[in-house]
Amino acid sequence: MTERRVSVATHWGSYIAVVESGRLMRIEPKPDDPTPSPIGPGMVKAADDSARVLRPAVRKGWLNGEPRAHDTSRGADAFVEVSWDRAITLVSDELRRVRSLHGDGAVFGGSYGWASAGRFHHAQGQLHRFLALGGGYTDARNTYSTAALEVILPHVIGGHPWSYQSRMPMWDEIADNCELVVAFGGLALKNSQINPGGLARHQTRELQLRCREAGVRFVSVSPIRSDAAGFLDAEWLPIVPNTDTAAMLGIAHTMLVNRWHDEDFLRRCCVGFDRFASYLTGEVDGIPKDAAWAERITGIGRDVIIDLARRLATQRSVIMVNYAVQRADHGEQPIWMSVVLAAMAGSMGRPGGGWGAGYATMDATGVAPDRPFVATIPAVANPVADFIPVARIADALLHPGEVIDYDGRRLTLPELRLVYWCGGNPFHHHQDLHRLARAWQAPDTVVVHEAWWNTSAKFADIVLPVATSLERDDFAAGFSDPHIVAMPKVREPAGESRTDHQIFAALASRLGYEREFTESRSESEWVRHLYEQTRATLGGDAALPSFEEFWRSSTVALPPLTGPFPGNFGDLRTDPRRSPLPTPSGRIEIFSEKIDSFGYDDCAGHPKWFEPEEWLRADRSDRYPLHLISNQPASRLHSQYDNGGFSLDSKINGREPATINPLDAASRGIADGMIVRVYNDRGSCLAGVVVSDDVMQGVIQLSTGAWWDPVQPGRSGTLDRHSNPNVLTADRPCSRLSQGPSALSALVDVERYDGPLPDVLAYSPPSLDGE
Ligand SMILES: Nc1nc2c(c(=O)[nH]1)N[C@H]1C(S)=C(S)[C@@H](COP(=O)(O)OP(=O)(O)OC[C@H]3O[C@@H](n4cnc5c(=O)[nH]c(N)nc54)[C@H](O)[C@@H]3O)O[C@H]1N2
Ligand SMILES: Nc1nc2c(c(=O)[nH]1)N[C@H]1C(S)=C(S)[C@@H](COP(=O)(O)OP(=O)(O)OC[C@H]3O[C@@H](n4cnc5c(=O)[nH]c(N)nc54)[C@H](O)[C@@H]3O)O[C@H]1N2
Ligand SMILES: [Mo]
Repeated sequence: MTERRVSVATHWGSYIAVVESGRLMRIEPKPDDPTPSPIGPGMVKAADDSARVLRPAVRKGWLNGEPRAHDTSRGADAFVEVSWDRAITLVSDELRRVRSLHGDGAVFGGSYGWASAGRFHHAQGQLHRFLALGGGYTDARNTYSTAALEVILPHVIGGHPWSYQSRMPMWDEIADNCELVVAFGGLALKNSQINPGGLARHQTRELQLRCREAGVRFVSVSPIRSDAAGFLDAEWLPIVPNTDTAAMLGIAHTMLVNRWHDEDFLRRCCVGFDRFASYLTGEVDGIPKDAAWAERITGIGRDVIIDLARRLATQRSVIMVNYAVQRADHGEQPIWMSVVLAAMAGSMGRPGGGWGAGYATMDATGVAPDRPFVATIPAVANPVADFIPVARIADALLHPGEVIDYDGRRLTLPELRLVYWCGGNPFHHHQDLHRLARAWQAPDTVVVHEAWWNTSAKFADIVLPVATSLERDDFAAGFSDPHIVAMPKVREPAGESRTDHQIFAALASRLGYEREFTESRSESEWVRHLYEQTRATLGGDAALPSFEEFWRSSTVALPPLTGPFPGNFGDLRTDPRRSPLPTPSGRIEIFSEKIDSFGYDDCAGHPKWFEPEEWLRADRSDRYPLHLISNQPASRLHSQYDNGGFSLDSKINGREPATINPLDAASRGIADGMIVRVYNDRGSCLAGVVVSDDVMQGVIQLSTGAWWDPVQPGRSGTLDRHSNPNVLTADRPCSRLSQGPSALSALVDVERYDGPLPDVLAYSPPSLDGE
């Protein structure tokens, strides 16, 4: 038997696939990865499961139906399998029809989603190139991950939304210089399994351990204890969810009244501290934001807050915020306030101190500041200028023509007639899925490229089967990871599936622009071309080996980038005139004249405490007394490989685990391992209970990513037999500034589920007929 060992790269790490006679047998961790993710080996189980989309399929009602808009059977209908030729005709004709009748902006190609690693087969890159060459499309701006951060930070510290990643202290500097880390949202190692675009080896765990061994003390401010690894010996400060801004204000107030704050840095390197200070002291509204005030909101004792203020100001400290704290109502505030607090604390711009975001949310964040250029599928400028903020998709479908605010602009929501999704799973990632399901009935046509019959495929009109990342040649280069990893095809595509590129090339050919789309290169020529382009840009032979050698050795190191990076806080501290920040004032904007000028009632000129619509002290908590934390899953990447071995093994009776505090369980007669129903006004789902004091009282934790399995797909509010928390979350923008998603601001209750347990049908294909 011939055994082949093939290099594999994924967002959760690099592996070796073992293939025998063309069959994928196993996926093994690479020996030099100190912390391999168990998600990889579980991919084998999903490779040929019954959920694979094997042939192009068209929804029955769409094939027969006129008119197609406002057809209410999306998500409930059967499908008809068609030939590739027929599918390409249907999609290209429909694109042509919609463009000529409704204009190019009626095509929505925002298509948010993580898809798979690989520089060439980048699903969104392929789609955007295809749609831009065909006349353009309405795009989506910002990400579900960090929309609030991406919009607020350029006002506060300036620069590209992601530039903070190279301006904040790296873990090794923290180990060498820092005494105290205060992490709002914790430092969950489960999340550092992931790095967007891939990574050669995981490093966060080792680096955290190094910090601990060097004597750095950790404080984890989070509703969940396990957000900090046990070896950190972190002090756990359970906090009422969504109240981080109030906690930071309480700390800031304490610093101010005790004159522990860094007056020199605030005067020289920041603007607007005085105006913020008069809010802090209560001079403007009669409410001093002191430690006692913060205790009432956050549940963190005033003595703890005062002690934290003293330690932050007297020790070399770094204030860290994760992303979950800003995927919330008024999510801009904790980000802005964390920068202000760091500016007050005295370590900003000093080695290993100051401020940073996203540590341990991705493996390379805080590991390396950046990596050099690596070529990717070339982008084509989009002739359509219109866009929507990424999380406003249901609004756009439900209320075309409505005008919304966004970062000082007024945007008219476009009328979208054709929705094209490639590389994302909106029926996983969007909030309030019942609302999304209603919105999804509005367009004429929904086209989806998917490898599996997940919920987004089932809610589409035309489903085109795609090859997975194991079924094509490519190479990976992850965010900040200074390596390139080869991704040769491990096996042939399942059924009739094709790569996204092949599909778009066939469509472009039918639409008359194949040559422009493919540049007359085959897929393998593209992969080699992108590698050669990278090699030439980085300095040829001196920088990278030949393509053949790279393909043989599977991993090559890129020259590391060490800076100096523009806009760093050390230079600012040294001389703010010579090294201004790229903000309007050249300094850190504690008060932003620009944001103030927008006149928003939900985002003012300086950071402020705004009560969330849903939180534990809201009126609604009488009916729904638990705060839902729908965080990232430890067992997969979002919804990807929910049908993989590792995710399936983590389920309780086929449902996603939901963790609650023993006191909340006892008062409801719930015991460990039971199946429960989690519910609110928006919907309900089942889950398998884990009872643990890892989670503070008043909180229920249910990770995202279980494929939505509505009992009656056409009925709003219908029970989810499986466990998708987005049937419970609210589709409410963070604020008028960012319009970001606020998934982590939702109240629910939970009860025992004593009815007969329905089968989970999430992984079963819909009813499929032949033509
Ligand atoms: N309640 C709640 N909701 C959340 C969050 C939360 O914290 N709470 N987090 C949000 C965040 S941070 C994010 S980033 C989003 C993630 O949302 P998504 O990025 O949409 O989630 P994924 O499951 O990664 O979806 C990727 C899809 O692409 C498909 N795919 C993979 N490779 C390819 C390919 O090569 N081609 C094509 N055509 N398809 C491919 C996969 O099968 C999968 O269906 O979810 C958001 N939603
Ligand atoms: N294994 C795995 N890792 C992932 C992903 C995945 O799907 N799976 N997704 C990746 C992606 S796309 C992203 S954007 C990042 C996201 O990174 P994060 O947003 O940081 O991750 P989450 O797991 O959503 O949240 C981390 C913790 O924040 C805490 N938290 C929630 N709300 C609050 C709050 O109001 N206050 C405080 N103090 N804490 C709160 C919760 O206890 C939660 O466990 O993760 C990445 N890493
Ligand atoms: Mo994300």
